[in-house]
Amino acid sequence: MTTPHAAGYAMPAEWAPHAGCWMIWPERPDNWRLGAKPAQAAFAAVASAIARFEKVTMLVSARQFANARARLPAEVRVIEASTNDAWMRDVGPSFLLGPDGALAGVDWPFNAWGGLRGGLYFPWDLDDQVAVKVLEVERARRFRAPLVIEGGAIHADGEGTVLVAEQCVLNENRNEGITRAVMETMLREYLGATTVIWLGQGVPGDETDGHVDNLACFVRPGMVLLSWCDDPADPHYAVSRDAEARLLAARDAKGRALVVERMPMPTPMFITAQEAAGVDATASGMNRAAGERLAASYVNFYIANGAIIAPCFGVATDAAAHGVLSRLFPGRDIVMLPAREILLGGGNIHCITQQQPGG
Ligand code: KQY
Repeated sequence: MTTPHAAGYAMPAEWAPHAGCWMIWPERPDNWRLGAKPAQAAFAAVASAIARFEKVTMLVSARQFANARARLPAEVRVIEASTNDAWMRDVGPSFLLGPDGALAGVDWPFNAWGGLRGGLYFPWDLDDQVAVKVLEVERARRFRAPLVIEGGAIHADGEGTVLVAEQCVLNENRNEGITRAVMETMLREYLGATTVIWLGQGVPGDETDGHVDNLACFVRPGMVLLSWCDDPADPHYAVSRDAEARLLAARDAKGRALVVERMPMPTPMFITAQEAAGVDATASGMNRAAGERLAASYVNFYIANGAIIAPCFGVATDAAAHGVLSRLFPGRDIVMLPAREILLGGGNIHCITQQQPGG
């Protein structure tokens, strides 16, 4: 079977020009509190902000179609499609471009972040079909990958380097018996990665088992932004130091040493009793208990054409995060949006968006 690499395709960096952005409308009440109404408002704000810079398509269930259409600006394209939840980064295709600019996408097998070994919900069959549906709409070539992985578990610099975290992509709950060598071969064959940089653990408490997109991201080739913690009493302290040491020891696909920029982690935040009470109790793996620490990070942002769409939380560290983003992305508008409602669902702005490259 031909792989994308053999056919001349590779994954562009997120800062390469986009044809648009894909999202999914949230509704499941065992993940999103109060019947997902506050989350829907947050998703609509994200979609509206991105739509100022590029085209946005929102997938929505038949049940929610009229509501989503009414709450989203006219320029957002709304398409009916069934899903299990709303994490387009993870269930959508990772888009690729061919040497002639042809669009294709990797269709990763999806098991709800761990299947029956700690996954977050069952079933996940509709989510597993999202990449197929998106690629059908775009009439783009689809490559079904042989191993489970999610889009949030990878970051690409567009020059052959891919960033991953061991905790997630070597997790037995994704691929039993997986080895580093097998994963590297898959990342080469499906994304065009000639160099894989391995971080260790993800942000503590991240229910994806440590997606890299909550911990670190490329700013440009040769530069990585890392969510950083200065408090030795915080579990993220050791995680961020380990990640920085690995990044500083690494060489990218072009043989460069990396510049590592530190992004302060947000002031610690916890689920309130009122928020926890708003989530339906079910047999899913998504437990929401009052007092639980939220896996917050400012690096979980989306790079749009001409803008950075980043989370803020109404806490003291928001201003510093804005400063870091303004300094590192001087040519882009920095748009920070209240994202606590997305965070309460277990992810953030990068997790709910998926860029489609192209002019
Ligand atoms: O962060 C993500 N990429 C997905 C988080 C899933 C959380 C489900 N509750």
